[in-house]
Amino acid sequence: MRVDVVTIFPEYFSPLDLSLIGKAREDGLLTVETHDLRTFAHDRHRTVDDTPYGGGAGMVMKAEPWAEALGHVLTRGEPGRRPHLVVPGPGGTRFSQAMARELAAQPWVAFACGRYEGIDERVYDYAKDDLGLEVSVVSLGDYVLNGGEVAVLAMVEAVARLLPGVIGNAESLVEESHEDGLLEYPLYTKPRVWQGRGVPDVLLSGNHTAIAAWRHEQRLARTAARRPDLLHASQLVGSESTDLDISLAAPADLPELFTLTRATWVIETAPPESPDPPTLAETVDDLRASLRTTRTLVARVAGRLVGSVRTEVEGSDLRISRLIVAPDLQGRGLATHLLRRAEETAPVEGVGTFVLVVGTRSEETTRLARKAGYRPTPGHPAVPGTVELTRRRTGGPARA
Ligand code: JD8
Repeated sequence: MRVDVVTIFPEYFSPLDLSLIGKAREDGLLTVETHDLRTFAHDRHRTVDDTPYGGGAGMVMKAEPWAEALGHVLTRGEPGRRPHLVVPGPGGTRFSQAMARELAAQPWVAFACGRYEGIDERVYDYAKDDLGLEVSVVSLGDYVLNGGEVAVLAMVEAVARLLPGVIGNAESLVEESHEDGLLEYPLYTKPRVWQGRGVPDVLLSGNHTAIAAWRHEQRLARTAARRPDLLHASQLVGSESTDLDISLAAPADLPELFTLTRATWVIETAPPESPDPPTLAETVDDLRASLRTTRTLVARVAGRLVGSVRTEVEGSDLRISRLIVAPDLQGRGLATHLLRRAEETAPVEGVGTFVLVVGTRSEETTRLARKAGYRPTPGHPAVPGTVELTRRRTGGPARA
């Protein structure tokens, strides 16, 4: 992966020479190049800022040095390629583990670090329209920094550690537990008693079932205490949850299901020239007709429709499609839960294979399907713009 960073403070990025990231760079897994924005300012004082039109406090970064810097960055990667441009800003989309994963899948990411009050708005338009870059304004969190540098350091670290080979396999498996929406359990190491404080007995018991149960309890308790915002959603995961109601879709569900289907599509990252998916041409009447020919499940939390999935039996296959989750609730195991419930709609006999149909751009769904034991089906999909993944009915992974 290639990373370029444009900044007026290249020294800010010296930590990227250290530790795992430094090693990854030495190993050729990652290339990081910083570019001093002032190199592209040609007056005597190498000025990169000026007063804001319309007045107001502070200074604004000038467009010309930015345009030249971005032009220079474009000459640094493989010919014909273009970087995804990430611009940190307090008004951006919140950075998340899901975004780190998306960026880690890019061959080339460029970061533009603003300072002062920010960058002349026309630079964003120029990068999109004239340079053809995909531009994302991303915020590290809801607090105010002085510039984009610290945010870029954090993002580069979060992304780089996901690159194959940067962290050993065992560790990356541990990470998956961290991605299930609960906080981590507490850790202890030797000595067994320190400063009069012992280690919980269960951890010394050798009883691995009891240890796993205790750790799960700790994770729930900790999440409830520190991040209750996460707990409401992650509780959705348990089938014993009283909050989550999964039922067969009825005509009364149609308007909400229609809206959710579209909302889910819109947030999926689509390359600009790609054709619209069939779901966008679909009408409420089409959706109504599908209720008669398929089994559609809808998931509701406190009355709100938050997810859906469609199944139909075709020969010895159960075809599972249209697995969607409300954008604000994604990444919390709800889709996996819906997938399991969809599998359970299969008749007791006659179905030997689950076939999951996923939009080619639905990388998240493909990822969770793999975790649920699905593998890509060789050959052409029945529906263009989709990929099919299959799993034999027996021999799937144990339920968590
Ligand atoms: C980029 C300039 C400072 C922003 C006036 C002083 C990210 N989570 C985050 N908080 N703040 C930033 C951030 C702040 C930045 C710049 C990122 C460029 N500033 C300005 C506008 C209001 N202050 C950030 N990512």
